[in-house]
Amino acid sequence: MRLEQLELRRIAIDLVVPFRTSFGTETSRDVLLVHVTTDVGDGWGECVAMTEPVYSPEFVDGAQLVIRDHFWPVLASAGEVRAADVEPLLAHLHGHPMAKAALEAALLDAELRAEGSNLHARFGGDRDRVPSGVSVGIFPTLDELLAQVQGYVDEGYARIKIKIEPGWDLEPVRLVRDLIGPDMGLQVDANTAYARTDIDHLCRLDEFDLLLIEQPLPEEDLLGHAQLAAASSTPICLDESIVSIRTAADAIELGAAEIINIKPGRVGGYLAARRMHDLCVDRGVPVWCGGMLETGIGRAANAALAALPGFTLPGDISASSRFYARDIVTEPITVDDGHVAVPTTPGLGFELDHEFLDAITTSVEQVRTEHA
Ligand code: SMG
Ligand code: MG
Repeated sequence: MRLEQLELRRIAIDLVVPFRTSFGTETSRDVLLVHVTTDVGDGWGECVAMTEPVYSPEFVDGAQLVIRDHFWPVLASAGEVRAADVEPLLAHLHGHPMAKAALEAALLDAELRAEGSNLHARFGGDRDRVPSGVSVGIFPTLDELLAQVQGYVDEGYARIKIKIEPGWDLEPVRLVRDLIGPDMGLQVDANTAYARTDIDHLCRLDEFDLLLIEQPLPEEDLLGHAQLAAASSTPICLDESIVSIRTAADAIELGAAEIINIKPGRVGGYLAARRMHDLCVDRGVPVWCGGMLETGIGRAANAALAALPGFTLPGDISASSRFYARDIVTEPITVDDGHVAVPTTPGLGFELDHEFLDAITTSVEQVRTEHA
């Protein structure tokens, strides 16, 4: 396809409840949507960069700028391009995986729609529904945490993940385990809040039979994670640390990652995420699909990814209603019997609710490309 127009659209969408992690509290998302028009039709991608560079170095204003001024000119002047060309064409421009992933997703959506196909078919996942886990934030009180968790249990989620940080770990985990009982999957995510000196403390989580401890130490600290993995009987899972296929391979070899959380935005796109899945299957490392509070655009594509056979643990693929009162797609993801259906509508697997999208749009920037 030949690229004709780039539209960078920002929306403001409120969360139904504030989401607090060890790095801050989100009450609404300022989402960058990438809309590309090509000679064979158009496509949309969602950028998962947050307002502030707290999860990773990327942030939404920076993502918009680098797409507009650095990535788009390269792709638009490349002649015929496919989604699979995005990564190699942009490889000389360092970093910015979330920005690259959003652009690649828009091309993938356009390409699949033009073929009359969808991401689920492209990936060849062997399931038509995937187990749905929910990520639960840090609360001012334990009672509030337990009330939220009970609500998600009542909604039928397949597993619970709670955010932890120093001072909010053993007690919340103990109470949640007591509440949900011994058989339900439970895991924790520290978003890098601990240090190597906390290894003994983190080993005290072993008694709660957790599925995994996600990213307890800083992203660069692969050796510390390997030390913790050797000391702890709970599997160590990496999220922030795994920024490429190479870091995944190295972390596995070092014994730092016994499980990997795959997020397309963090690794530079859905196609790279698929290759990371293949590597992990090859190495015998279980994976699951992470979440970045996506709207229906990103969640649809995540569900298609999570249908691949190596995704043996429930993902952070909760119902749209877990974060949003109204989504920007016509058929928001729902949880039924603990599962999310993998969408099979053309493209990434969604149709936009244009009326609502327009109502929450805060800015639109368009770049037209004239071909000779
Ligand atoms: O999308 O359901 C979701 C949120 C999952 O906890 C979640 N994401 O580190 O895994 C993680 C966090 C990153 C975003 S926190 C603002
Ligand atoms: Mg995480």
